[in-house]
Amino acid sequence: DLRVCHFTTPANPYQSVTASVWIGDKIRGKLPMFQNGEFPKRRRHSERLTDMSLTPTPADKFTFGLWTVGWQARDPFGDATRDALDPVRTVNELAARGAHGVTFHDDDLIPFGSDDSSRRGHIDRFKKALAETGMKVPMATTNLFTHPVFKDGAFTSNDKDIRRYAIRKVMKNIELAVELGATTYVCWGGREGAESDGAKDAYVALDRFREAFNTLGEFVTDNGYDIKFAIEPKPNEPRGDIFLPTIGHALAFINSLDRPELVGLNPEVGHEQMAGLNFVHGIAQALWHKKLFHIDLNGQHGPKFDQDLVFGHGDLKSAFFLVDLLERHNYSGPKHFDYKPARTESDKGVWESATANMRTYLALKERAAAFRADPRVIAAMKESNIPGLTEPTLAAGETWKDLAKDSFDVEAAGKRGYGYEAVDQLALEHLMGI
Ligand code: GLT
Ligand code: MN
Ligand code: MN
Repeated sequence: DLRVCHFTTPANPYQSVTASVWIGDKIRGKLPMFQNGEFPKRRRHSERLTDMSLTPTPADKFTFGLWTVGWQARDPFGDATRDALDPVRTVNELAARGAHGVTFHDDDLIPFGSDDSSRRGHIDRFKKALAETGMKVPMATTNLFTHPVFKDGAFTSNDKDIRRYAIRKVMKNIELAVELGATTYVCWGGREGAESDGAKDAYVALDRFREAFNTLGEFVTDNGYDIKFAIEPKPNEPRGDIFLPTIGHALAFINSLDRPELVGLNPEVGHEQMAGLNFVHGIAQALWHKKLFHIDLNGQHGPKFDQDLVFGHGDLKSAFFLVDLLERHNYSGPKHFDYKPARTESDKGVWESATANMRTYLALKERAAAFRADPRVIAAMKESNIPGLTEPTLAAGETWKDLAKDSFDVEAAGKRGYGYEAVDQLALEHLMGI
């Protein structure tokens, strides 16, 4: 006759929610228990994650741009420190490490200026590597930033012929993206901007930006292509200031398009953090608007040049809450790493860093799940009234008239402590594995 009669939520959030276990008429013990009455699986808090659970598989949907591991580490101050990577080798190396797929700019795969027959050659050997490994191409994009023709922008160049050429370059690569099975087309406008506000009319530039997306929307619709666009915001670099600098700017812009349903976002961790913004909040809003079509994961240390570090190698706590958010909202798109292996690394370091991105994501996924399932966390959150936010402010059927009648002890409510420090510390302790 074993009965669990009641559980208690202790005032101290470091204590577990407990269930009293009664046998007959005596309390025989106490067990940690969830608010919903289930018992957690016993797992020591400090338990090390096993290599098994940190080993990526294609089901995890990790993808990498060819330009990421393929970065030769040329920077404004120094020459390349690594040899060029053959895209076929990249496909094979990433497949061997458990990735799901690769992404590319037109020029990553087919050197700029290739004639039609060499273009086909590059595509065919790439397709063969994909077929042999089972690797996918869920996304593709256009290089509208390397060639000097784009030095003053592509879709927002002051020169109409350059704008027309840029749209043609995108259309040509969308055809290849569709041939390879991609369903997302990223648009990062790295050169769309200015160094001087006198050089470009930032108001009119938005007209041209909109025109480009409307034209491309018509192009994919007329051709019946199953592909959507994902705008990637960035505040600056390589331009002094870039148009559509943040998630918020891009979301508002999308609503001005002829076919807003075809356009969403590809936010990058470092880009929002360069602007001093909270990436977790930005992603929450993108999800809320159903516009998180794709994501670029990497690391960054606050507002400075674009570091493109390995995921988690910047603001680790933000990365923890990001993974927590993506997993709780069942984000099902690719987890795309857009990082640059540090210039100090040789070929060996390139592949080690590729694996590091995926291991860190998987580790954070486990840590975040353990955090959410920890009875101490559930109790601390309850104590802090965090679940209170899910309750609508007006009850069903109520109007402002009901709300106007309320009486409320403002002073008492103002005196209340929320206890968020306890929740935050629990998050940190989970993250540190204590
Ligand atoms: C470039 C940029 C990235 C973008 C890529 C897509 S190109 O490397 O720094 O953030 O995602 O065009
Ligand atoms: Mn970047
Ligand atoms: Mn990116």
